Amino acid sequence: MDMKFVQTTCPYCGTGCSFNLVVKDGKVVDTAPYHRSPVNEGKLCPKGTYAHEFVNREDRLTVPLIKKDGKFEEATWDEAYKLIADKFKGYKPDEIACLSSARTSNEENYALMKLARGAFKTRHIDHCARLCHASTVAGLAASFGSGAMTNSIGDIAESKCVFILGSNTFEQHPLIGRRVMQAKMNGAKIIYADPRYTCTGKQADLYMQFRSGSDVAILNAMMQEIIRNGWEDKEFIASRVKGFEELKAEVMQEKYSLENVSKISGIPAEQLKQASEWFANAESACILYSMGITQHTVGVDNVKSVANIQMLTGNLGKAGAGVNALRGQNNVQGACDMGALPVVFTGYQKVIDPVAHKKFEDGWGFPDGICAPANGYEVTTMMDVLTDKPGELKAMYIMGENPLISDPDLTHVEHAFHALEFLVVQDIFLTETAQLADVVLPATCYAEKDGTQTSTERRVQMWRKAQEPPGQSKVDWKIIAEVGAAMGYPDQFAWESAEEIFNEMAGLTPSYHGMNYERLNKPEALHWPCPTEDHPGTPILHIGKFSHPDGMGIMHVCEYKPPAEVPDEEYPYILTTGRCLFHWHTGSMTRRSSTLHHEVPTGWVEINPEDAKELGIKDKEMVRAITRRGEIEIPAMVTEDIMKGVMFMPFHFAECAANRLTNNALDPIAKIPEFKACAMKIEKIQEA
Ligand SMILES: Nc1nc2c(c(=O)[nH]1)N[C@H]1C(S)=C(S)[C@@H](COP(=O)(O)OP(=O)(O)OC[C@H]3O[C@@H](n4cnc5c(=O)[nH]c(N)nc54)[C@H](O)[C@@H]3O)O[C@H]1N2
Ligand SMILES: Nc1nc2c(c(=O)[nH]1)N[C@H]1C(S)=C(S)[C@@H](COP(=O)(O)OP(=O)(O)OC[C@H]3O[C@@H](n4cnc5c(=O)[nH]c(N)nc54)[C@H](O)[C@@H]3O)O[C@H]1N2
Ligand code: SF4
Ligand SMILES: [Mo]
Repeated sequence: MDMKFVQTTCPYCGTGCSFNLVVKDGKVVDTAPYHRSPVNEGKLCPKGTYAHEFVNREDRLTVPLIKKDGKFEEATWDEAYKLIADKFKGYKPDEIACLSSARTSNEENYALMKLARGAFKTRHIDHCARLCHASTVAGLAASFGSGAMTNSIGDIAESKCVFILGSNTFEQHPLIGRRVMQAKMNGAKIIYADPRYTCTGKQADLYMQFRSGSDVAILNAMMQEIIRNGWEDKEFIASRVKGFEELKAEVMQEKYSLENVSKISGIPAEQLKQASEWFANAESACILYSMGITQHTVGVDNVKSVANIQMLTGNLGKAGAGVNALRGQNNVQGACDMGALPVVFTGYQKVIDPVAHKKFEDGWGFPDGICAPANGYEVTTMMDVLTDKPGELKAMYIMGENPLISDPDLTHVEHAFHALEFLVVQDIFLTETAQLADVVLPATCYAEKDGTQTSTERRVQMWRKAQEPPGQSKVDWKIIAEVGAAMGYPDQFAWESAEEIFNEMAGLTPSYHGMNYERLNKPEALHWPCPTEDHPGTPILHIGKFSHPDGMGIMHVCEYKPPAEVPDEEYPYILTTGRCLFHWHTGSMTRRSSTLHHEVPTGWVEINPEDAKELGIKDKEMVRAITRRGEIEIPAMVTEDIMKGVMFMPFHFAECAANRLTNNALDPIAKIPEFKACAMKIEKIQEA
C-alpha cells in the first residue's frame, strides 16, 4: 500500500486552517491534523475534518458537456473550446459578463480576470464578494483607505474586550471562535449582539438580542454613551482622525439616546450602557463582524459605524484591537485582491485610472488592447440588466459559483438566466446553475491542484496537489488558458504552472510584490502588504497611520435607516437568513459529504415559542413561508433562541430555498442585497 500526507489549506472558510490530506494508493481518503499551522495549531471544525468526503464522489464532473436540443451530451475539450470561442468572438465586449470564484485560487482568479478583460475585453466581471463583504470593501476603504480585516486571527486572543456583532463566529469561523475563547480565558469580556441566541452568544458575558436591521442605531447609541462619559480616546482622535465634530453632532441627538434606541432595537437600555462601558474602558477592544453587518441596504453605513466606534475609542493599529471583518469564503479576500471586481485590477488598482489601465495593457501585451477603462456591472446589477434591458447582456462565463441558489429572489434570477443566449459554467459538480448552461466544463477541486489562497487575515497560503483529477477534468487555470488560446491569444496564456501565474500577478501587484512560492512555502506564510522580497509581511494594518494619502482616518456621519422592507399587517415577521455549522452555502460540497449530510439533512425556519403559539404551529411541523417574492414549504423549529417577531432560515437547501423569499433591494454604494431582513408571513399547511 502506498500512503502519503500532503499538507494543504482548508477549502471552506476564510479562517485559512491547514491540514494534511491522507492519500492512499493515489486517492485522497481522509484528513489528518497538521500541527505547525499558526492559524489552527492542528485543530479543525467539522467541515475541515470531513473536507475529503466530496472529493471522490462518483457524481464529480469528468467530461465537458454541450447542450443539444435541451439535453447534455458528452464532448471533447476541443469541441467545447471551439464552441465557446466561436460564440464569444461573435459578441461585443459589453455583451459578455464573467463571474469569478472565491472557491478557487489566486492564480485562477487572476487568470479569469485576464481572460475577461484581456481576451473577451469586457468590463463586466464580479464574484460572490458582492453578496458578502462588498460593503466592507467600500466602507473600510472610505474610513481607513484599505478595505481589509485590520488585525490577525491570533491577535484576537490578546484582546481585553471582544465585541461580536452580526457574526456567528463559533459556527461560521470556528477556529476564530477558538481565539475568542482564549481571550475570555485571559480575562476579556465578550459582548455579543444578534437576533439569535446562537452558540456564540451562549459563551458571551453580555448578550444583546435585537431586531435585524438596527445596527447603526445601536452603534450610534453606544458612541453617544461613550462621548457623554468622556470615554473617547481624545489623543487618538486629535492626531489620527478627521470628522469627529460632525460625528459627534449626529450621535449626540436625542434619537440615539439609550431609551430611544432600546425602542428601535429591542435591547434594554441597561445592556447598551453596560456594553458601552466595558467596550470603551478596556485596554484593547476589538470588533468581529460579518454578514449581520454587511448584508443590508445600509451595509456600507453599518461598516462605517463599526469603523467610527473603533476610531472613537482608539482601537486601531495596536494588538488586541481592530475592525475584524471576517471574510467568508476560503479565498474571497484573494478573489478581491486579484481584481475579480468590476472596478479594479489586482491590488485594488482602479480600472478607470489611466496609469493602472496602461500598466495592465502594456504588461499583458494583447495586440488589440484590453477592456475599456470603465467600471463594469456588479453581479446584482447583471441580474437586473438581464431582466430589465433585454439584449444588453447576452453571454456569461461562470467559474465556481451557484447563483441559482445563492442570489436573492430566485424567481428574478431564473428570469435573468433564461434571458441569456449563451452560458458557460465551469464547476466540479452539475449544480443548479450548471444545469442551465450551454457548455459545462469539468474543473478540479482544491485537492487536485497547486495554488495559493488569501485568508481573512490577508495571509497567503498554499494548496498542494494530493491526487490526480478525476476523468478528463482539468485545473481551472489550465481551462482558462486554453479558452484564451482558442480566442486567439496563445502567447498571453502560455503558462506552464500556477507558480508562473503567481509571479506574473505579483509583478503587477504592489501588495504581493515581495511574495513568491519559496517564501510562501512555510507554515506561517506571509500577510500582505508585502512590497519587497525582504519585507516580513504585515499582520496588523494602520499602525501609526491609515492608508489614505494623508495618513488620516475618516469618521463618517451615519444616520439610522430601517431596512427596505419592514413588517406590516400582511407580512408581520422579519425574515433573516444565514448558515449553520455543518453546511456550506448552496450545499454542492457539504451535502455530498456523508458525515455532514447526516448531521443536518434539510433546512428549517426558527420561530419564537410565542409566535408559534399565536400561529398554532408545533415544533417540526411543515409550514408555508411567504414573502412578496415567493413561497416555500419548510419544517418549523420552535425555539426560545430567536427573538419574537424575527424568524431565521439557513439558505443551504434547494428543497426549501430561503432565496425564493429574500429581497434583492441593494445598498446604493456596495450593491449588496438585503439578505438579512425582509417581511414574511407564515401559514399553517392545512391537511387535505
Ligand atoms: N459552516 C459555514 N461556515 C461558513 C459559511 C457557510 O456557508 N457555512 N460561509 C462562509 C461565508 S462566505 C461567510 S460570508 C461567513 C458568514 O458568517 P456569519 O456572518 O457569521 O454568518 P451568517 O449566518 O450569515 O450571519 C451571522 C449572524 O448574523 C445575524 N443577524 C441577522 N440579522 C442581523 C442584523 O440585522 N444585524 C446583525 N448585527 N446581525 C444579524 C444572524 O442571526 C446570524 O447569527 O461564513 C463563512 N463560514
Ligand atoms: N439568503 C442568503 N443568501 C446568501 C447569503 C446569506 O447569508 N443569505 N450569503 C451570501 C454569501 S456571503 C455568499 S459568499 C454567497 C455564496 O454563493 P456561491 O459562491 O454561489 O455559493 P457556493 O455554494 O460556495 O458556490 C461555489 C461553487 O463553486 C464550486 N467549486 C468548488 N470548488 C471549485 C473549484 O476548485 N473550481 C471550480 N470551478 N468550482 C469549484 C462548487 O461546486 C459550487 O458550485 O451566497 C450568498 N447568498
Ligand atoms: S474553521 Fe474554516 S478553515 Fe478552519 S477547518 Fe473550519 S471551515 Fe476550514
Ligand atoms: Mo460570503
